[in-house]
Amino acid sequence: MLRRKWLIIPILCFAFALAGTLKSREDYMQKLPVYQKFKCSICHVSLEPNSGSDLNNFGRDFKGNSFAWNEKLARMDSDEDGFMNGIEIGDENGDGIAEVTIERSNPGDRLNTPNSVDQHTWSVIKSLFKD
Ligand SMILES: [Ca+2]
Ligand SMILES: [Ca+2]
Repeated sequence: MLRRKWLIIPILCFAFALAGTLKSREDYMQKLPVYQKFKCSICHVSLEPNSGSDLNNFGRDFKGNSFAWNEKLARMDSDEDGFMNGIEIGDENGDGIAEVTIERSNPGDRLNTPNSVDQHTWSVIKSLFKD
């Protein structure tokens, strides 16, 4: 019985730590004016990150900006795709008021730009040219 108690304590600590981490991520996302489409991948390389160690360039810039969304971060082009973070997120001047309801593109992915065609649209286009 005593062994079980010692096993339960680390499990509870891990669960509370995980819950705290997930809450932190949600708190960080809520500082962005829009995060509906790309969610975690705005700042992380993996789609389901389990730590802050896999930040992409935007995630590093966001962290370096004290997790604040503002004009400075909006004017940067973190992923170096030629589009400012503010254009990609949908808040060009970084005042926190989005001009869109969903991100135009991912500011942390240089292969994803406002000119990108999403997978669904691309599959529809390809299906039009099938025999
Ligand atoms: Ca960019
Ligand atoms: Ca991008």
